[in-house]
Amino acid sequence: MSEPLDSAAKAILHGNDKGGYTVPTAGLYPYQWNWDSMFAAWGFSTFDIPRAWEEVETLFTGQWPSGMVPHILFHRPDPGYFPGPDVWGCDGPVPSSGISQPPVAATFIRKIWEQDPEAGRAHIERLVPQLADWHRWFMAWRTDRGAVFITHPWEAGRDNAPDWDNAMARIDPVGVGEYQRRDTAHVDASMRPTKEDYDRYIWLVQRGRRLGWDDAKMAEDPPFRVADPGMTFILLRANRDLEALAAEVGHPTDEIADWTRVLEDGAETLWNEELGCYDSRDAVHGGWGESLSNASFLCWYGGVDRPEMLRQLDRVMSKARYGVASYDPDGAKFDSKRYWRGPIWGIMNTLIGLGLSQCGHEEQARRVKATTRALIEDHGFAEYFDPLNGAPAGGGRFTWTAAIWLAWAG
Ligand code: 9YW
Repeated sequence: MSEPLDSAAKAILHGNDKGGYTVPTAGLYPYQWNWDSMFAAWGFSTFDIPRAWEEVETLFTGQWPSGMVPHILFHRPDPGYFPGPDVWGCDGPVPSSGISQPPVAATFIRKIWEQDPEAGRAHIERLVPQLADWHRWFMAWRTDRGAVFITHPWEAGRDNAPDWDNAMARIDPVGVGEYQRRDTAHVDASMRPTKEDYDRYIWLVQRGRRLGWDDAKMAEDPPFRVADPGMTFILLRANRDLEALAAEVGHPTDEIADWTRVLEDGAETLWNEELGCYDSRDAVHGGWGESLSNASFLCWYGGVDRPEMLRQLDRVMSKARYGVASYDPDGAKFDSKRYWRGPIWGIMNTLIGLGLSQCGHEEQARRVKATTRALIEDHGFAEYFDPLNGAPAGGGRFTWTAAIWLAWAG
């Protein structure tokens, strides 16, 4: 605990609070992002539980009739971000993107509820059926052999991770047309995805729009489908938490318990024997992503323990000063500055640390937490950080970094 840093973190949450929802950071990301918002809620819950519930409830106002909860809700137009609502062309209850994001919600809802079960009861009674609808949507439209796949790199929340390189290279973004990026007006282009990446991101959005974001139509002849250890372990963990919440409010648990079993089996389809780690897998053409990433280390968070992964963790942590690099520092594609191709993300350290602790790996859990605390003490509340020297990168005054300081690292 550190008084000045606690106050600074709270000031960041307040500064990014738009009234009912929190933006990740002013300028670069001016809307409500799905998993950012759930970290924000957890951060708020350390000093203002009603505000935490408000954040969660606002996210679920955007849920589609299919059960999908979008990755961005465009509550109020803002020209500072591309692609905005006009490009996505979705017609859910709130203007939104047409894809989802890592479903950390059930896990943080449970954590918020546990802090004051009485005050939270009405919220979980309302939210449990909504969470079940969302998880059911994942099981129906986003699983391959029980592992969760993404249909767009943005869906994983790890935009330019090396995991997607092989599948992305198969896309020919023909006809994508001219567009103007906004991200590189806010931060240095060397820290962001490349133009080749963005052409494909936008091409995939244009395809979804053409198909009216209809799940069945989009599943025909899919151009991009990669099963992701991050999404799989996060949904697995969220599902365990949803089952506990469902039992609490008398909601049926059988279906939820079945999903957990399917996902547990699915996670094992992501074990890459040759690389000796959980890896992403092309669900259309087969083949590995060949990427040991920070998402591989979410196995413990999903409740899956493997001695090989502990050895990998020790090696990866010995290469970086502050926690777990987003891509293997010994890997050929490691880039210490470029977003999800090397930098450290405080939220990923947090999920990894929570998982390690839950599986009884206390020494490693302490190390991940201590290095994350030192990172923020030394380098502030940036979006992400260079793993070699901790240099802050991307956006500043970042909501989720402030939130994990308050709820976990600080
Ligand atoms: C984008 C907001 C989002 C995060 C993602 C991260 C990045 C860029 O920023 O996405 O344009 O959506 O990769 O995980 O939710 O912080």
